[in-house]
Amino acid sequence: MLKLYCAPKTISLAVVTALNEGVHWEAIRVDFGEAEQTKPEYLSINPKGRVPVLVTPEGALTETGAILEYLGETALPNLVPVDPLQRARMREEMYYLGTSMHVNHAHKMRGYRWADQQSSYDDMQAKVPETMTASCAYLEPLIVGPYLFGTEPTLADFYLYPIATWLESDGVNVAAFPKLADWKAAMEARASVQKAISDGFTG
Ligand SMILES: N[C@@H](CCC(=O)N[C@@H](CS)C(=O)NCC(=O)O)C(=O)O
Repeated sequence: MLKLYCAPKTISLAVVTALNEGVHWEAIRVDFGEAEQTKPEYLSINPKGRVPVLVTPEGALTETGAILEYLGETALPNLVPVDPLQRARMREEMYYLGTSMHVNHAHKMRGYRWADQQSSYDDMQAKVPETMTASCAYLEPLIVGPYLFGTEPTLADFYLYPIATWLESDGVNVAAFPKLADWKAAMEARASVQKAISDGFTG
């Protein structure tokens, strides 16, 4: 059975919700309160000290986008468009989420990755509402509805979901993005997302 190292309120929720779409899997919760992700035992599983890690029969896999793509090629092909351009469009948004929007968010709590001075952290933190709002403004017109690319969700929808749960605490005025709000409601109507919420992965 697939196992996932994961923690509430993190990007690992993307994989939790995707797995809940139809895979038998087991959660191994990493206790961020105890900084378990920084301990040697966890670093032997993922030297990057991050979640998620998917443990497959052939070995451990890290990086949300790579894990989602693996699931799309194995257990969840329905979450991957058949048309090459549509598939690339899905990846276009997944790369954006991984390299830009998630990184924007990380500037709130993880400034020590990039700087050493408290004033730098304060500056980075103060910028988060602006950069996350800009990311929402980029996404809003792209949303076809009810899902990102239309009637069916793709891997990109699951990647976006955890990030969408961070917006209010990141200082985004979510009322300014009605398509994003409707999209989030559509995701939350899915049994997979409901299960993740009731299992405590959103907070
Ligand atoms: N690029 C990685 C980023 C993973 C990542 O940054 N995860 C965060 C949670 S959202 C984490 O584990 N942080 C732990 C830490 O910084 O100590 C991915 O998408 O999987």
